Amino acid sequence: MITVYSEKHLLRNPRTELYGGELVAPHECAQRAEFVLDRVKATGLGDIIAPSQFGLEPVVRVHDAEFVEFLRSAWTEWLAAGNRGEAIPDCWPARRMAVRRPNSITGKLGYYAMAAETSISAGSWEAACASADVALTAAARLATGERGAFALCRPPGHHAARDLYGGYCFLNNAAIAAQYLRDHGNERVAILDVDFHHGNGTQDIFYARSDVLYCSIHGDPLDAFPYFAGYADEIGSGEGTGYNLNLPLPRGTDFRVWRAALETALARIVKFAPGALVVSLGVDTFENDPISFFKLKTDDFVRYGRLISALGLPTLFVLEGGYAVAEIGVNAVNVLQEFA
Ligand code: B3N
Ligand code: ZN
Repeated sequence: MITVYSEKHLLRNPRTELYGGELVAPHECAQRAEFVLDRVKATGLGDIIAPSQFGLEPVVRVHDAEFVEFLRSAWTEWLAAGNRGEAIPDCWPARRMAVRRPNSITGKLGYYAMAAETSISAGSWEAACASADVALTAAARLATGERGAFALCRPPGHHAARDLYGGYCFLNNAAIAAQYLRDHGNERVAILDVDFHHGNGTQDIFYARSDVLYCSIHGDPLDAFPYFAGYADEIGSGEGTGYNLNLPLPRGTDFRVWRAALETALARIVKFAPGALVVSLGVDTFENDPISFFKLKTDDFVRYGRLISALGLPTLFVLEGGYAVAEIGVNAVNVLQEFA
């Protein structure tokens, strides 16, 4: 199975993450991708290739063009405004306020950010573009007939909505890839999101569409980020009604319970009969993940990889979260084993 990797992820190297009223060292750090890459090499999963450059055209198929321009220029504008730290929003369009895009960079950060933990720093935009190219390059391999491909994306993407960033995400790699697969021969594409967190961005992008099914298994948003999306009654809108499946699960969920939810999601995907499957592969469901509350064990990742493989669909795996850095490589590659 091919892995697509870009060392440009190293350009995303923020010093800060807002957590618990402090600026702490970011959980979403460069070591994560390097540990996954090391494991891909150690297990002989398959060839590792660099991404091709696709430009912004496939990106603006799912993202708002002005949002993309904001991401491109945010760091320069932040510095030009005389700021010395990393770019963090401090004011939002809350209930009953005007949801209009201000001119000032501080106002724009509040307009486009869904949360405040994701500091924008030098190189973040370049790394986000490279991450999208990683996903697109892997998607292109599926489009030319390969059964499986692994996009070793960093930064991750599934919280990035049409015009929102946050949750460590800027561009939605999985959504960009799913749209690419739609545009290259597949009438229907399914997205299975197995990250611990609900992929509010992916849901947002495809919410009113019946040609892209979104299924997510995640920590109950009553208790887990992103808090304001991921509830079971979010089922899609208009033509997309019935094409969004949220399976929130409680604190302490182990593999027995998680697997039952996976089987529900897989049954929905089989009924949908997609031409291709995109898996948002976050391994923060791991029992020792520092920011999550599920209890999956290392061997469970092999087990669920087998169940996904049994669908027999062309499958693109897109790396999302996972913060138990020492184990992220083993857990992620365990899911891919059955495809190798
Ligand atoms: O949820 C958190 C968070 C929770 C617990 C933490 N501890 C105990 C150190 C730290 C942080 N922060 C909000 C931002 C979470 C972004 C999640 C990104 C992700 O993996 N998405 O799939
Ligand atoms: Zn996550």
